[in-house]
Amino acid sequence: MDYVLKCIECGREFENEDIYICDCGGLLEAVINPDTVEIDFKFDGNNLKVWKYRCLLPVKIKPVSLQEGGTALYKVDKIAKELELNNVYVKHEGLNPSGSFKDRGMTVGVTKAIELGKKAIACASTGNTAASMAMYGARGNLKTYVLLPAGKVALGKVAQALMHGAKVIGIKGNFDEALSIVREVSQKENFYLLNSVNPFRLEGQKTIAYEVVDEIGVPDRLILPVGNAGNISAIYKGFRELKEFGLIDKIPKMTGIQATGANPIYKAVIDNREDIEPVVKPETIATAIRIGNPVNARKAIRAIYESGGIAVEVTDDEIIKAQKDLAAKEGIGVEPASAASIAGLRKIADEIDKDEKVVCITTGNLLKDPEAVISVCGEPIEAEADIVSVLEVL
Ligand code: AN7
Repeated sequence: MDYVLKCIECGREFENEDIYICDCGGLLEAVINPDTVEIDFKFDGNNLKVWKYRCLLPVKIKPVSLQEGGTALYKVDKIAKELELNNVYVKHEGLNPSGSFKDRGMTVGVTKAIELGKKAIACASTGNTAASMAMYGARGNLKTYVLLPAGKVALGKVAQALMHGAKVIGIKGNFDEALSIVREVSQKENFYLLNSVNPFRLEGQKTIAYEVVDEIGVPDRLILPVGNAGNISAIYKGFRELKEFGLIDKIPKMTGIQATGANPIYKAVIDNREDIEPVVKPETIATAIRIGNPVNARKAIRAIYESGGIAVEVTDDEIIKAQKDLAAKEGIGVEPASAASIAGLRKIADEIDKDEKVVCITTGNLLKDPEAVISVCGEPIEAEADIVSVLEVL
Protein backbone atom coordinates (compact mmCIF):
# COMPACT_ATOMS: atom_id res chain seq x y z
CA MET A 1 0.00 0.00 0.00
CA ASP A 2 1.35 3.44 -0.96
CA TYR A 3 0.80 6.51 1.17
CA VAL A 4 2.32 9.92 1.80
CA LEU A 5 2.14 12.37 4.65
CA LYS A 6 0.30 15.42 3.37
CA CYS A 7 -0.22 18.84 4.94
CA ILE A 8 -3.93 19.55 5.48
CA GLU A 9 -3.31 23.28 4.91
CA CYS A 10 -0.91 23.74 1.97
CA GLY A 11 -1.10 20.25 0.47
CA ARG A 12 2.66 19.69 0.53
CA GLU A 13 3.59 16.00 0.48
CA PHE A 14 6.46 14.40 2.41
CA GLU A 15 8.32 11.15 1.75
CA ASN A 16 10.11 11.48 5.10
CA GLU A 17 7.94 9.93 7.81
CA ASP A 18 9.88 11.27 10.79
CA ILE A 19 7.97 14.56 10.99
CA TYR A 20 4.86 15.80 12.75
CA ILE A 21 4.10 19.15 11.22
CA CYS A 22 4.53 20.90 7.85
CA ASP A 23 6.95 23.82 7.41
CA CYS A 24 3.85 26.02 7.07
CA GLY A 25 2.70 24.90 10.53
CA GLY A 26 -0.14 22.74 9.17
CA LEU A 27 -1.07 19.33 10.56
CA LEU A 28 -0.12 16.25 8.56
CA GLU A 29 -2.30 13.37 7.50
CA ALA A 30 -1.36 9.97 6.07
CA VAL A 31 -3.02 9.86 2.67
CA ILE A 32 -3.40 6.36 1.26
CA ASN A 33 -3.45 5.80 -2.49
CA PRO A 34 -6.64 3.74 -2.94
CA ASP A 35 -5.33 2.16 -6.17
CA THR A 36 -2.58 0.48 -4.15
CA VAL A 37 -4.81 -1.00 -1.46
CA GLU A 38 -6.07 -4.53 -1.58
CA ILE A 39 -8.96 -4.84 0.88
CA ASP A 40 -8.53 -8.27 2.43
CA PHE A 41 -11.12 -8.10 5.22
CA LYS A 42 -14.91 -8.41 5.24
CA PHE A 43 -17.32 -6.33 7.29
CA ASP A 44 -18.83 -9.46 8.80
CA GLY A 45 -18.58 -8.59 12.50
CA ASN A 46 -16.00 -11.32 13.08
CA ASN A 47 -12.49 -11.24 14.45
CA LEU A 48 -12.68 -7.61 15.52
CA LYS A 49 -9.36 -5.99 16.44
CA VAL A 50 -7.18 -3.15 15.18
CA TRP A 51 -5.00 -5.34 12.97
CA LYS A 52 -7.95 -6.88 11.14
CA TYR A 53 -7.65 -3.71 9.04
CA ARG A 54 -3.92 -3.93 8.52
CA CYS A 55 -4.29 -3.35 4.76
CA LEU A 56 -5.38 0.22 5.61
CA LEU A 57 -2.72 0.88 8.26
CA PRO A 58 0.52 2.51 7.08
CA VAL A 59 3.18 0.34 8.74
CA LYS A 60 5.59 -2.14 7.22
CA ILE A 61 6.92 -4.26 10.11
CA LYS A 62 5.37 -6.73 12.53
CA PRO A 63 3.26 -4.66 14.91
CA VAL A 64 3.84 -4.18 18.61
CA SER A 65 0.44 -5.39 19.76
CA LEU A 66 -1.45 -6.24 22.93
CA GLN A 67 -4.60 -7.34 21.08
CA GLU A 68 -6.20 -3.93 21.12
CA GLY A 69 -9.60 -3.14 19.60
CA GLY A 70 -12.55 -5.48 19.40
CA THR A 71 -14.22 -3.51 22.18
CA ALA A 72 -17.81 -4.19 23.18
CA LEU A 73 -20.67 -2.34 21.53
CA TYR A 74 -23.71 -2.20 23.81
CA LYS A 75 -27.25 -1.14 23.00
CA VAL A 76 -28.37 1.10 25.88
CA ASP A 77 -32.14 0.82 25.79
CA LYS A 78 -32.88 2.27 29.21
CA ILE A 79 -31.04 5.51 28.55
CA ALA A 80 -32.45 5.58 25.02
CA LYS A 81 -36.02 5.19 26.26
CA GLU A 82 -35.67 8.11 28.67
CA LEU A 83 -34.56 10.24 25.75
CA GLU A 84 -37.29 8.88 23.46
CA LEU A 85 -34.76 7.40 21.08
CA ASN A 86 -34.74 3.89 19.65
CA ASN A 87 -31.21 3.11 18.53
CA VAL A 88 -28.52 4.23 20.93
CA TYR A 89 -25.28 2.28 21.27
CA VAL A 90 -22.23 2.70 23.45
CA LYS A 91 -18.87 1.53 22.17
CA HIS A 92 -16.81 0.98 25.30
CA GLU A 93 -13.22 1.80 24.45
CA GLY A 94 -12.42 1.46 28.15
CA LEU A 95 -12.20 -2.27 27.43
CA ASN A 96 -8.91 -1.92 25.57
CA PRO A 97 -5.73 -3.38 27.19
CA SER A 98 -4.74 -0.21 29.06
CA GLY A 99 -8.36 0.82 29.59
CA SER A 100 -8.69 3.51 26.92
CA PHE A 101 -8.97 4.11 23.17
CA LYS A 102 -5.36 5.34 23.11
CA ASP A 103 -4.19 1.74 22.65
CA ARG A 104 -5.46 1.73 19.08
CA GLY A 105 -3.20 4.66 18.32
CA MET A 106 -0.24 3.40 20.33
CA THR A 107 -0.04 0.01 18.64
CA VAL A 108 0.48 1.83 15.33
CA GLY A 109 2.54 4.74 16.73
CA VAL A 110 4.95 2.56 18.70
CA THR A 111 5.36 0.22 15.72
CA LYS A 112 6.22 3.27 13.62
CA ALA A 113 8.76 4.40 16.23
CA ILE A 114 10.55 1.06 15.84
CA GLU A 115 10.31 1.22 12.05
CA LEU A 116 12.01 4.62 12.20
CA GLY A 117 14.79 3.23 14.41
CA LYS A 118 13.84 5.29 17.48
CA LYS A 119 15.08 4.20 20.90
CA ALA A 120 12.81 6.40 23.00
CA ILE A 121 9.26 7.71 22.87
CA ALA A 122 7.64 10.63 24.66
CA CYS A 123 4.32 12.35 25.27
CA ALA A 124 2.56 14.97 27.32
CA SER A 125 -0.62 13.60 28.77
CA THR A 126 -3.73 14.12 30.83
CA GLY A 127 -3.12 10.47 31.75
CA ASN A 128 -4.46 7.93 29.29
CA THR A 129 -1.91 8.60 26.57
CA ALA A 130 0.82 8.16 29.18
CA ALA A 131 -0.61 4.88 30.49
CA SER A 132 -1.00 3.46 27.01
CA MET A 133 2.37 4.66 25.75
CA ALA A 134 4.13 3.21 28.80
CA MET A 135 2.50 -0.16 28.13
CA TYR A 136 3.34 -0.32 24.44
CA GLY A 137 6.80 1.12 25.07
CA ALA A 138 7.45 -1.73 27.50
CA ARG A 139 6.19 -4.24 24.96
CA GLY A 140 8.37 -2.72 22.25
CA ASN A 141 11.55 -2.31 24.35
CA LEU A 142 11.62 1.45 24.08
CA LYS A 143 12.47 4.03 26.72
CA THR A 144 9.39 6.07 27.62
CA TYR A 145 9.17 9.64 28.89
CA VAL A 146 5.97 11.23 30.11
CA LEU A 147 5.13 14.82 31.09
CA LEU A 148 1.96 15.29 33.14
CA PRO A 149 0.20 18.29 34.69
CA ALA A 150 1.14 17.62 38.34
CA GLY A 151 -1.82 16.88 40.62
CA LYS A 152 -4.33 16.86 37.76
CA VAL A 153 -4.07 13.31 36.48
CA ALA A 154 -6.35 10.48 37.66
CA LEU A 155 -4.53 8.12 39.99
CA GLY A 156 -5.05 4.94 37.97
CA LYS A 157 -3.37 6.46 34.94
CA VAL A 158 -0.30 7.64 36.86
CA ALA A 159 -0.06 4.19 38.45
CA GLN A 160 -0.08 2.53 35.03
CA ALA A 161 2.59 4.81 33.58
CA LEU A 162 4.85 4.21 36.60
CA MET A 163 4.37 0.44 36.75
CA HIS A 164 5.02 -0.03 33.03
CA GLY A 165 8.35 1.68 33.47
CA ALA A 166 7.95 5.20 32.11
CA LYS A 167 9.97 8.07 33.45
CA VAL A 168 7.13 10.25 34.72
CA ILE A 169 7.59 13.97 35.27
CA GLY A 170 4.83 16.12 36.75
CA ILE A 171 5.17 19.75 35.67
CA LYS A 172 3.73 22.66 37.59
CA GLY A 173 1.50 23.65 34.71
CA ASN A 174 -1.35 22.35 32.59
CA PHE A 175 -1.48 19.86 29.69
CA ASP A 176 -1.06 22.51 27.01
CA GLU A 177 2.19 23.68 28.62
CA ALA A 178 3.40 20.11 29.02
CA LEU A 179 2.76 19.43 25.35
CA SER A 180 4.62 22.50 24.21
CA ILE A 181 7.63 21.49 26.36
CA VAL A 182 7.66 17.85 25.26
CA ARG A 183 7.50 18.83 21.59
CA GLU A 184 10.75 20.76 21.96
CA VAL A 185 12.44 18.24 24.20
CA SER A 186 11.60 15.42 21.78
CA GLN A 187 13.20 17.28 18.92
CA LYS A 188 16.36 17.95 20.94
CA GLU A 189 16.66 14.38 22.26
CA ASN A 190 15.43 12.46 19.17
CA PHE A 191 12.45 11.03 21.09
CA TYR A 192 9.56 9.89 18.92
CA LEU A 193 6.61 12.07 19.94
CA LEU A 194 3.41 10.09 20.45
CA ASN A 195 0.86 12.78 21.11
CA SER A 196 -2.02 12.97 18.66
CA VAL A 197 -0.15 15.52 16.55
CA ASN A 198 1.60 12.35 15.35
CA PRO A 199 -0.29 11.34 12.20
CA PHE A 200 0.45 7.63 12.58
CA ARG A 201 -1.16 7.45 16.01
CA LEU A 202 -4.36 8.74 14.50
CA GLU A 203 -4.18 6.02 11.85
CA GLY A 204 -4.64 3.45 14.60
CA GLN A 205 -7.53 5.34 16.14
CA LYS A 206 -9.42 5.50 12.82
CA THR A 207 -10.14 1.79 13.31
CA ILE A 208 -12.94 2.79 15.70
CA ALA A 209 -14.85 3.84 12.58
CA TYR A 210 -14.02 0.59 10.80
CA GLU A 211 -15.10 -1.50 13.76
CA VAL A 212 -18.42 0.29 14.22
CA VAL A 213 -19.21 -0.27 10.53
CA ASP A 214 -18.16 -3.90 10.90
CA GLU A 215 -20.60 -4.34 13.79
CA ILE A 216 -23.73 -2.36 12.86
CA GLY A 217 -23.09 -0.65 9.53
CA VAL A 218 -22.75 3.13 9.27
CA PRO A 219 -24.47 4.97 12.12
CA ASP A 220 -26.28 8.26 11.51
CA ARG A 221 -24.42 10.00 14.28
CA LEU A 222 -21.26 9.39 16.28
CA ILE A 223 -20.81 11.19 19.60
CA LEU A 224 -17.55 11.44 21.52
CA PRO A 225 -15.69 13.56 24.05
CA VAL A 226 -13.16 16.01 22.63
CA GLY A 227 -9.96 17.12 24.35
CA ASN A 228 -6.89 17.44 22.15
CA ALA A 229 -9.27 16.58 19.29
CA GLY A 230 -7.26 13.73 17.83
CA ASN A 231 -9.88 11.04 18.17
CA ILE A 232 -12.71 12.86 16.43
CA SER A 233 -10.31 13.70 13.59
CA ALA A 234 -9.11 10.09 13.36
CA ILE A 235 -12.58 8.53 13.40
CA TYR A 236 -13.83 10.97 10.76
CA LYS A 237 -10.85 10.07 8.57
CA GLY A 238 -11.74 6.40 9.00
CA PHE A 239 -15.27 6.95 7.71
CA ARG A 240 -14.06 9.26 4.94
CA GLU A 241 -11.63 6.64 3.69
CA LEU A 242 -14.24 3.90 3.66
CA LYS A 243 -16.45 6.17 1.57
CA GLU A 244 -13.61 7.05 -0.80
CA PHE A 245 -12.82 3.37 -1.21
CA GLY A 246 -16.49 2.66 -2.02
CA LEU A 247 -17.07 0.51 1.07
CA ILE A 248 -19.77 2.71 2.61
CA ASP A 249 -22.05 5.36 1.13
CA LYS A 250 -22.48 7.91 3.93
CA ILE A 251 -20.61 9.41 6.86
CA PRO A 252 -22.12 9.87 10.33
CA LYS A 253 -22.64 13.32 11.78
CA MET A 254 -19.54 13.76 13.92
CA THR A 255 -20.66 15.22 17.25
CA GLY A 256 -17.95 16.47 19.60
CA ILE A 257 -18.59 17.05 23.30
CA GLN A 258 -16.48 19.33 25.49
CA ALA A 259 -16.63 20.31 29.14
CA THR A 260 -17.81 23.90 29.73
CA GLY A 261 -14.49 24.74 31.40
CA ALA A 262 -12.43 23.47 28.46
CA ASN A 263 -14.54 24.29 25.42
CA PRO A 264 -12.53 26.06 22.67
CA ILE A 265 -13.85 23.83 19.88
CA TYR A 266 -17.43 24.23 21.01
CA LYS A 267 -17.02 28.00 20.97
CA ALA A 268 -15.45 27.99 17.51
CA VAL A 269 -18.22 25.82 16.07
CA ILE A 270 -21.11 27.86 17.48
CA ASP A 271 -19.47 30.97 16.00
CA ASN A 272 -18.94 29.13 12.71
CA ARG A 273 -15.18 29.70 12.86
CA GLU A 274 -12.39 27.43 11.57
CA ASP A 275 -9.93 28.41 14.29
CA ILE A 276 -10.13 28.22 18.05
CA GLU A 277 -9.30 30.77 20.69
CA PRO A 278 -7.44 28.78 23.35
CA VAL A 279 -8.91 28.55 26.85
CA VAL A 280 -6.03 29.72 29.04
CA LYS A 281 -7.03 28.07 32.31
CA PRO A 282 -9.05 24.96 31.42
CA GLU A 283 -10.88 23.30 34.31
CA THR A 284 -13.22 20.30 34.61
CA ILE A 285 -13.75 17.20 36.74
CA ALA A 286 -13.13 15.28 33.51
CA THR A 287 -9.36 15.73 33.80
CA ALA A 288 -8.75 13.68 30.64
CA ILE A 289 -10.22 16.51 28.57
CA ARG A 290 -8.90 19.39 30.65
CA ILE A 291 -7.25 20.86 27.56
CA GLY A 292 -7.45 24.49 26.46
CA ASN A 293 -5.49 24.54 23.21
CA PRO A 294 -6.23 21.34 21.26
CA VAL A 295 -3.56 20.71 18.62
CA ASN A 296 -5.93 18.93 16.25
CA ALA A 297 -8.56 21.65 16.36
CA ARG A 298 -8.45 22.37 12.63
CA LYS A 299 -8.87 18.72 11.69
CA ALA A 300 -11.65 18.30 14.23
CA ILE A 301 -13.58 21.39 13.18
CA ARG A 302 -13.44 20.26 9.55
CA ALA A 303 -14.67 16.82 10.58
CA ILE A 304 -17.66 18.44 12.29
CA TYR A 305 -18.50 20.82 9.43
CA GLU A 306 -17.94 18.33 6.59
CA SER A 307 -20.06 15.63 8.22
CA GLY A 308 -22.91 17.96 9.17
CA GLY A 309 -22.23 17.37 12.85
CA ILE A 310 -22.14 19.73 15.81
CA ALA A 311 -20.22 20.54 18.96
CA VAL A 312 -21.86 20.54 22.39
CA GLU A 313 -20.69 21.66 25.83
CA VAL A 314 -21.67 19.94 29.07
CA THR A 315 -21.20 20.94 32.71
CA ASP A 316 -19.40 18.83 35.30
CA ASP A 317 -22.75 18.07 36.94
CA GLU A 318 -24.12 16.79 33.64
CA ILE A 319 -21.00 14.66 33.19
CA ILE A 320 -21.35 13.12 36.66
CA LYS A 321 -25.04 12.39 36.12
CA ALA A 322 -24.22 10.66 32.82
CA GLN A 323 -21.43 8.66 34.45
CA LYS A 324 -23.84 7.47 37.15
CA ASP A 325 -26.56 6.67 34.60
CA LEU A 326 -24.23 4.53 32.53
CA ALA A 327 -22.92 2.72 35.57
CA ALA A 328 -26.14 2.22 37.53
CA LYS A 329 -28.69 1.84 34.72
CA GLU A 330 -26.69 0.08 32.03
CA GLY A 331 -23.80 -1.57 33.90
CA ILE A 332 -21.16 0.31 31.92
CA GLY A 333 -18.33 1.77 34.00
CA VAL A 334 -16.60 4.75 32.43
CA GLU A 335 -14.42 7.62 33.56
CA PRO A 336 -15.85 11.17 33.67
CA ALA A 337 -14.51 12.34 30.28
CA SER A 338 -16.13 9.36 28.61
CA ALA A 339 -19.48 10.10 30.19
CA ALA A 340 -19.40 13.45 28.39
CA SER A 341 -20.62 11.65 25.27
CA ILE A 342 -23.82 10.53 27.04
CA ALA A 343 -24.20 13.93 28.71
CA GLY A 344 -23.94 15.47 25.24
CA LEU A 345 -26.47 13.04 23.81
CA ARG A 346 -28.92 13.98 26.56
CA LYS A 347 -28.46 17.64 25.72
CA ILE A 348 -29.25 17.30 22.01
CA ALA A 349 -31.73 14.39 22.22
CA ASP A 350 -34.63 16.67 21.21
CA GLU A 351 -32.91 17.48 17.92
CA ILE A 352 -32.27 13.82 17.07
CA ASP A 353 -34.74 11.84 15.00
CA LYS A 354 -36.00 8.98 17.18
CA ASP A 355 -34.89 6.30 14.75
CA GLU A 356 -31.40 7.72 14.16
CA LYS A 357 -28.71 5.13 14.79
CA VAL A 358 -26.46 6.83 17.35
CA VAL A 359 -23.13 5.52 18.62
CA CYS A 360 -21.58 7.13 21.72
CA ILE A 361 -17.90 6.40 22.28
CA THR A 362 -16.94 5.92 25.92
CA THR A 363 -13.22 6.46 25.77
CA GLY A 364 -11.90 5.28 29.14
CA ASN A 365 -12.61 2.84 31.96
CA LEU A 366 -14.20 3.66 35.33
CA LEU A 367 -11.16 2.21 37.14
CA LYS A 368 -8.94 4.95 35.78
CA ASP A 369 -10.29 7.54 38.17
CA PRO A 370 -11.33 6.04 41.52
CA GLU A 371 -10.84 9.36 43.30
CA ALA A 372 -13.48 11.08 41.17
CA VAL A 373 -15.87 8.23 41.97
CA ILE A 374 -15.36 8.49 45.73
CA SER A 375 -15.77 12.25 45.56
CA VAL A 376 -19.23 11.89 43.99
CA CYS A 377 -20.43 8.59 45.55
CA GLY A 378 -18.83 8.93 49.00
CA GLU A 379 -17.06 6.22 50.99
CA PRO A 380 -18.69 2.82 51.70
CA ILE A 381 -20.78 2.56 54.89
CA GLU A 382 -18.90 0.96 57.80
CA ALA A 383 -20.44 -1.58 60.15
CA GLU A 384 -19.35 -3.81 63.01
CA ALA A 385 -18.41 -7.35 61.98
CA ASP A 386 -21.68 -8.97 63.08
CA ILE A 387 -25.02 -9.79 61.46
CA VAL A 388 -27.09 -7.41 63.56
CA SER A 389 -24.94 -4.42 62.64
CA VAL A 390 -24.98 -5.33 58.97
CA LEU A 391 -28.78 -5.80 58.97
CA GLU A 392 -29.12 -2.43 60.65
CA VAL A 393 -27.33 -0.56 57.89
CA LEU A 394 -28.83 -2.57 54.99
C1 AN7 B 1 -10.83 9.21 28.43
O1 AN7 B 1 -4.23 11.17 27.63
O2 AN7 B 1 -5.30 13.87 25.83
O3 AN7 B 1 -9.85 14.58 21.78
O4 AN7 B 1 -3.16 12.99 27.15
O5 AN7 B 1 -8.26 10.27 27.97
O6 AN7 B 1 -8.38 12.68 21.09
O7 AN7 B 1 -7.66 14.24 22.87
C2 AN7 B 1 -6.62 12.13 26.69
C3 AN7 B 1 -7.76 12.40 26.02
C4 AN7 B 1 -11.35 11.61 25.71
C5 AN7 B 1 -10.00 13.18 24.43
N1 AN7 B 1 -11.54 10.68 26.64
O8 AN7 B 1 -9.50 12.64 23.24
C6 AN7 B 1 -4.19 12.29 27.12
C7 AN7 B 1 -5.38 12.85 26.48
C8 AN7 B 1 -10.54 10.24 27.41
C9 AN7 B 1 -9.24 10.75 27.21
C10 AN7 B 1 -10.11 12.15 25.49
C11 AN7 B 1 -9.04 11.76 26.25
P1 AN7 B 1 -8.80 13.59 22.17
